[in-house]
Amino acid sequence: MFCIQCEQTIQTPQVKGCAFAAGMCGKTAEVSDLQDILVYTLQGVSYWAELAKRFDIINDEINQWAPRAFFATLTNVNFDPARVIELAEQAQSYKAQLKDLVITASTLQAEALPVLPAVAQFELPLSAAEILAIAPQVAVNRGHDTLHEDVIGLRLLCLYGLKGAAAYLEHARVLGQTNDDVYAEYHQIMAWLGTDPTDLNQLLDCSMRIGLMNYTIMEMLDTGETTTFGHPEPTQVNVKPVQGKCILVSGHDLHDLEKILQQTEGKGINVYTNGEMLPAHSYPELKKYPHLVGNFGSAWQNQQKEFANFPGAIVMTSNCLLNPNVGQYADHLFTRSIVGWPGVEHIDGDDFSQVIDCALALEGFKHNEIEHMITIGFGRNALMSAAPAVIEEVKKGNISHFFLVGGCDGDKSERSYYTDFTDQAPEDSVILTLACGKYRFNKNQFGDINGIPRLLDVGQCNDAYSAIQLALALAKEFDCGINELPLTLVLSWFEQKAIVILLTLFALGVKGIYTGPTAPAFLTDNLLAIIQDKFDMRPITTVENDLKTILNA
Ligand code: FSO
Ligand code: SF4
Repeated sequence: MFCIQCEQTIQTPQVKGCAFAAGMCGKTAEVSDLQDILVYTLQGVSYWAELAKRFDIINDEINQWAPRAFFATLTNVNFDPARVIELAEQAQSYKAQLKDLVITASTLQAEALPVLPAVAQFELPLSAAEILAIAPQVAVNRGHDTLHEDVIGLRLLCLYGLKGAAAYLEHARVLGQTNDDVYAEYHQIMAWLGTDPTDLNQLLDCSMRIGLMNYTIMEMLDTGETTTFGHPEPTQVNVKPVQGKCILVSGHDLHDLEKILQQTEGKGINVYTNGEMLPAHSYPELKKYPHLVGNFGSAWQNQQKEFANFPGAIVMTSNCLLNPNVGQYADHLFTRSIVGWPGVEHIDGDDFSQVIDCALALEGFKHNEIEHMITIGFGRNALMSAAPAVIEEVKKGNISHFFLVGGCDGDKSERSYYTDFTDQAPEDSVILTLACGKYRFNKNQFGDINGIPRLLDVGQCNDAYSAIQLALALAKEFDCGINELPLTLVLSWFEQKAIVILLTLFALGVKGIYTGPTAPAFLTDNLLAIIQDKFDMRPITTVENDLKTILNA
């Protein structure tokens, strides 16, 4: 086993990366090895898909399936060896299908095929034991004993960034958004990474390509969400329980929440959002359901305690899933899509009757708690309509600075930095936030500046797209570049979605981003120095220090 893709990876003076019987997240060595084999097989699928395109062979089913399967290997998504093997077998079958088509087409057109790299020739063994035996050869850090560590680090930056982009591509697909050009680019990059590139400049360029591609994907996802559910609007959400039977929906997939709301109508079941599902309350086509009563809990790392206290059914639509056996709620937890945990009920298709039956059989909340309302819903449209008033306040000198404080949350105590930062940000500053990092401060009072709330919740991690649109609008109004705006991004990272958003921001030319709580372990000191030099990326230090630097700049 070797995995180093998330912020909680094992790091000791001797070892960097989860490399023992299990990772810090609970992923077993078996699942980790199977995921490496799945990734390698998917790189083979992409190789043949790219070659197929040269012969005008485009397979929509495979194009849409491949990023989805890659998503299954993201942190805190799928811990079930049987499901990972199934995906690898499906990948092998798609690869064989594409290969046959390409060979036939090349014979017919009398066009020779290029020399095939190992990744294109790889055949998945038949038995689970044989599959596991070849894992070391296809590990994500293959070649680490002979290659320079910077090469491995940049390969991993690209691979993990592409994985984040693949996750957003799958979220967009669920909402009917597909794009052949993006699939072609995804396959090109995935296939190229499968050929074990060693040129540092090419790898750096590739990471920027992934960032730009992800900008298009976030736009697709924004289109999918807003055309399906309308534009988010400022909305008050109760974060305290209401008496009655209940279902908790977590993860990022709004489509699943809608199906659950439709199927629970009139059944006396209250539906709650958790984690990254919170922004759902602000979409007109979701907030219209009166039984979408509120938000329960906080960010993913508190899940085992919070889910254990939830007296109803729980649905995990995407990341981040933790071991449900710790809090003993596995029997009323359900997984969806690419999420999996051995022994936990998985729901395929859009029939949630099992979840509903489970919720009805459980106790539900016995009492109403005193309401605590928070305001959310500052997506692209709401931000744009607030922009003239915001600009006015900036011109009058009533708003001095904008901060975007957000990203992925996690367990480390250093993450209190983000709470303290928002606490100590000047009274005349506006704080935008997004992703699960917001739970560190989104129940605090920030007040307003002449009617403009000081805390603006933009939405999920992918809604970074909305924040970028606001920054572009402000830059246009003040006739300057984004980097000249009184705007500072203070981001926290945990997993691969955050990595790709950072790549997107770099690729768009955003500089001076503060990141923490620690640097990704797969980046060497040398690579970090390159990134810091190229993009002026700054590791967080102390709130006092960083605020002083930012405000005196
Ligand atoms: Fe958080 Fe998990 Fe959205 Fe991430 S729930 S950590 S950035 O998966 O995806 O913000
Ligand atoms: Fe370790 Fe993170 Fe990989 Fe889990 S996802 S095995 S914690 S690096």
